[in-house]
Amino acid sequence: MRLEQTLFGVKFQNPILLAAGTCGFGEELGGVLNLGALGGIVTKSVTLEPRTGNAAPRVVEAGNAMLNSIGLANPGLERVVEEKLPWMKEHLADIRVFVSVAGHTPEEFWRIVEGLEREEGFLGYELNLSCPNDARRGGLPFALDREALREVVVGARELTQRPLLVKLAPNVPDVGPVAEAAEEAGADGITLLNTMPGLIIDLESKRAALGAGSGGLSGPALRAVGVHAVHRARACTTVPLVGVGGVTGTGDALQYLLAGASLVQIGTATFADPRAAQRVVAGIAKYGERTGLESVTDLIGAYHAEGDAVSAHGGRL
Ligand code: RRO
Repeated sequence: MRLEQTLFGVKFQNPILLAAGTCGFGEELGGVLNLGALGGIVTKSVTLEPRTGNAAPRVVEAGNAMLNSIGLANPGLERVVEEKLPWMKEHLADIRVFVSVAGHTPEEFWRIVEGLEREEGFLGYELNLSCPNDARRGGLPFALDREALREVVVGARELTQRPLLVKLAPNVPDVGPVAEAAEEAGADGITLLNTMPGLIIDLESKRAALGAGSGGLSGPALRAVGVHAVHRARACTTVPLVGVGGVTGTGDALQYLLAGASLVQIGTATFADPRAAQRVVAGIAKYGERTGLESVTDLIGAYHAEGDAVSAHGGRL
């Protein structure tokens, strides 16, 4: 089965990417897995200024999931341009790199895009409008407020011809219309989903298990939520979708493809098994051989949704 596909005008050698916040800027994981065997990576979210991040502990296990409040720890725009992009240009030329962008205001997003636009070493942007651990100035997170989302995306669209992904949040009544708003505003693709807001309380101290209090839940417990979100977004939009949430094995990635995602990101699984993404690429190839498919694109959106009550009532399949 052919794993490659052309999206956003460029070739992806396979549909598996590492998710934002789980692979740094590539260099951090270069020694433990072969990044060149993947479809691509999404960097840690970049902010205008460097951020040291939140108080420890920043990550705790939560049953079949993980709760984090990293607090956007990153070197900031200037050092990303000076140190991270040159490394990515040299070492990740064969895979597709998206720089994740985050900010408190629309202007911060736009200034980061402006600051990166003339640089090399990456393909496009993933606008992180859905970080559960970093409030938008003066309101709900961008991905929970369609007007705010629209403003950021329209402004970014005016600044770049590069592929522009928009990353949405799980905690909305229906992600379909939010995805639709992102497409209308100019997004080339939509990433579904970021982590789900959550809280774990330590019984001894009666304090939060995380240093920062609440955090974002990720891992296998989120997979069905992510697959459903991709299915809803597929019914409401036409741009390529990127599925993320709870992928640990081949079958999980296949579910995202069947629901309508063209690309699938692996995040939390990498912490337990740094080679999880490579394993899933190999597993998809094996599945293709076994089932006699010609191309991975034959899988995308092949979910039989006819009997799905939500599709029947809410969607536009
Ligand atoms: O850095 C974080 O705390 C963080 C971010 Br930016 C995000 O988008 N999602 C998340 O779960 N954590």
